[in-house]
Amino acid sequence: MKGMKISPRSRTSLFLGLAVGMVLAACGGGTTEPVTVPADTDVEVHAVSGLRWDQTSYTAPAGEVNFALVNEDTIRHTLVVIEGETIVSGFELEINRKGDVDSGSITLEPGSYSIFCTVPGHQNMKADLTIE
Ligand SMILES: [Cu+2]
Repeated sequence: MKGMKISPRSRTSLFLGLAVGMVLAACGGGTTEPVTVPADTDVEVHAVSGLRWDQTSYTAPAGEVNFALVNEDTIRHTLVVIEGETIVSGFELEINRKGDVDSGSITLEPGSYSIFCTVPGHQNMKADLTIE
């Protein structure tokens, strides 16, 4: 394993490479308009291409939970909250085209939930939602 030792010089260039990568990632998206969500958002969910959410799980504190739904995809999506097998009534967000943002709040007790897109064929758009 002697040969695996990282010299100070290569460590510095590794760090610089990471720093540059982070700056590029922060500026990523090129000409895409920046999407703004309400400042008090607790759960920010992005619909991305490939009929997916941007994360497989989300977490928020119990009480009135403020959701923001951002469309990075080009087609319509919705977001509902599922408890057990049942959609929690009275709450649905909808985004129709790229750049759309919808937001709303729902009061949730601590527990395990899911978020889901109700558009036919989008049953893959499911993620865990943990309310603490
Ligand atoms: Cu969808």
